Amino acid sequence: MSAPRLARPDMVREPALRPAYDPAAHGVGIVHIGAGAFHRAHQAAYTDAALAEAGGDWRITGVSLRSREVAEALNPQNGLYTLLERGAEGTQARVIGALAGILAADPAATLEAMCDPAVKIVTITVTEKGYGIDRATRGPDRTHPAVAADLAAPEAPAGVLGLLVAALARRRAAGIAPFTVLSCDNLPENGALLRDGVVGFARLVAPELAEWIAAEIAFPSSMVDRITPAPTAQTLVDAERLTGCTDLAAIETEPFHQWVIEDRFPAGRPAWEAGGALFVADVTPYERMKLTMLNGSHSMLAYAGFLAGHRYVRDVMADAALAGLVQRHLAAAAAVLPALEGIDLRAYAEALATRFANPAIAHETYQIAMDGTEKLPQRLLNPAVCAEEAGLPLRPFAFAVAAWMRYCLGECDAGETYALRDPREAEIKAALTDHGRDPGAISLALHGLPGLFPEALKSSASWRAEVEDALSAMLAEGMKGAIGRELAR
Ligand code: CS2
Repeated sequence: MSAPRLARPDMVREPALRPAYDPAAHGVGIVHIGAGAFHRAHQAAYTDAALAEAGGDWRITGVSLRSREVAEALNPQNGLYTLLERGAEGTQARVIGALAGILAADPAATLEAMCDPAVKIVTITVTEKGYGIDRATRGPDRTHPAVAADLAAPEAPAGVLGLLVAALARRRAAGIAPFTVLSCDNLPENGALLRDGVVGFARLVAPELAEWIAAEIAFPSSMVDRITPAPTAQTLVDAERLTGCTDLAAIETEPFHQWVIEDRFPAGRPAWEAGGALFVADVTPYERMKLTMLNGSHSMLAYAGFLAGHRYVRDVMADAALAGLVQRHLAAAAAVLPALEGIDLRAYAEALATRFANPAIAHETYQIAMDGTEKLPQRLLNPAVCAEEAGLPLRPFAFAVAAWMRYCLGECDAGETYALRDPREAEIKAALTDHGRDPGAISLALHGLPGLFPEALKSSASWRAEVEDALSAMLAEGMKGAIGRELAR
């Protein structure tokens, strides 16, 4: 690439693509943990819109807990990067100025940043597995490496729970008002879950602090949505073409975006509504809708699609039989949801199918397939429990779970092997040794993974029969064969 490296807004060829404010004129008010592509396509873009419309000291210090990659790309660019929005009608670019810089793999500097009195909010996207919260007890998961390390050395934390507790403790001791903690991951009631995790961690290291955190700190929940694949070489080529600058931190995403947030920010917040955020008193129904419909069908199509040889979600949607199963899943997911005022679930399902089919977005099924044990409960298992309770068909959920089980074998129908990329990968492998390709034994072994399947499903004969039946078809006929025959059953 020959164009100069992006480092100042005025280097962007088209003025309309530059931030509509002077980034340097705004101080930092947010620390964001997990500054990957999703954060940069979502919360940072909303903050950019808020800065443009309402100003304020709301720029973001991004934190990468482990990798240096994002820092190396963004810091030489003074935090500036190109956001490409790819839709069926073409690609739009916009340069985002909301990020002030990135701290990489530097827990001490992260803690210091979190203690800055100017910081009013800590936002987080570390994926489901990043928190180290045990979903069953809702307390810290002592087997999580970062949690274990931070419990052993709470004064020098490096994980999410440890950093939050240490920062809140230091601020309290120094008489600095606390920050609001905003989880932006795809977890049910993410704010309440994180609050329980943080309070539980504090109980173990500083009991007197736990009650104060429980009483004083706001942990609003939020529902986030924007399909954001990993950037590719083409992302950088297109960013350069559209901005006239070399941009090693460019990312791409879809035009659609949604953010529904509980409005509890005692220390203030940016005017995120400028970017289209919706503030509500209770985010739970929105979260459930999105996790059950979008993420549930995403997981189903990722396992089935990956094993049927489809690299991208858009290829899945071009496969008529599998697209039919996506429609079936969306309808089954909608059927277990309570009505949500102002939302037409059929229209939502239609919009999702169109988003999945976006020909300009290359979203890998393998990317969505990762971390299944972290995703299944809220996406497929809890909705299946609701279906069982309501006497609704279990098959769509059972098919999706069977596809995950088939995926857990780590081998395609043609014999090619792949890594599961799941935090419980070793445990899954151990559970499946000796079970060969016997659907009953595989299903039994995976249903037995501690803490994963709800009792209501484990003890349901009809659920287990449906899962086994779907898995049998996948093993006997291959994934393509099973998909082709599923709707005609
Ligand atoms: C996907 C999500 O990777 C996954 O598991 O289902 O990242 C999905 O793309 C986002 O939640 C969309 O908002």
